[in-house]
Amino acid sequence: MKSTIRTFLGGVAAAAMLTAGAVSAQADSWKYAFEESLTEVQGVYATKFKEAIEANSDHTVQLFPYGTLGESADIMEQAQAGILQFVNQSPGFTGALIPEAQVFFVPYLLPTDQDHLARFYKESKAINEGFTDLYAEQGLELLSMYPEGEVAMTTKEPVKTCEDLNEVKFRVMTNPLLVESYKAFGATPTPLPWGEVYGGLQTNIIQGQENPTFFLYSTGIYEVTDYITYTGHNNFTTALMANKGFFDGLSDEDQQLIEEAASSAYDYIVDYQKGLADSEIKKIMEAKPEMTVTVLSEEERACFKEAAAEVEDKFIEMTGESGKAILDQLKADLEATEES
Ligand code: 6CS
Repeated sequence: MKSTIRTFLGGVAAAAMLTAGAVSAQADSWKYAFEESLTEVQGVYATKFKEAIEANSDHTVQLFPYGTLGESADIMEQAQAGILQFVNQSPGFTGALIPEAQVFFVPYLLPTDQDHLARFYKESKAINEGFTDLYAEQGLELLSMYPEGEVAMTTKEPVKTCEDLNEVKFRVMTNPLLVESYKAFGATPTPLPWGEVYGGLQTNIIQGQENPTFFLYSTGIYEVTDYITYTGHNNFTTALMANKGFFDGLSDEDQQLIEEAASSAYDYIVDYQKGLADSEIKKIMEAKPEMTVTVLSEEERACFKEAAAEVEDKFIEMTGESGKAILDQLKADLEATEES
């Protein structure tokens, strides 16, 4: 009798262990939302991430492009609440939640050289270590930051100097430092979610905005502005995050699977963007030959560069010691990755 009970209990324990094993090895379906369409940079990155997860595990990833679950702020809320497992949101929006993430909006901090940027995002201590706890405090596991290209201003009137931005209602993403930046450039900054930008330009509620070249073409923004100006003041940074509770609850194997998928998507997206700005500006010129494209000279950039110092001071004022530590580390990382 005793041995029967023992056998029975042993069987129950084994079944429980098997069930536990089956849970950690079970095929899960993960939801991943981002701020662009499937064929834009964030969508191409997300597709590569999904492919890597699905090729190396039984898990599946369901992708939700821009608009399917709302605006950028909406998908962040859903990720923090655990409705989504993954969210791609740019510091342009995350900066409202994590003030230190606004560091990416100190003008002329990031280089425009794509190879340098590719090394920087991958190796940066500020990104891979410094931001970890700051994102974790908001319930997020920061998996990767990657570049989307140099931003250009698109306006209805020519921009050669800061004075040309006087009285221009210039749309910016919703973070306070970007507002300060465009104030320092001489414009009237107008923070808006992406969905209001095309219509805002069409109806003249705003008269300018900034974004990387590929996005100016893919979203048709070139149709509602007449001047594209490269001031060299920034590169668009974006980030992939996971819900922290979800990520922490995964097996080591699944965490590694995710980190490797993010890393392979990173390598792919950096390579994918080589020559992208050139090909997309050509498409804009074909679609709208009367578009004026200007790359400002060093002299013409002077007032924007002067404004940068003011914005950097504002950043430190807003974020204190922790912001200063991130900024200093980021500058050191940029220097360390200057030469390969
Ligand atoms: O300006 C924006 O709001 C958008 N720009 C890009 C390049 N991606 C997504 C974001 O919503």
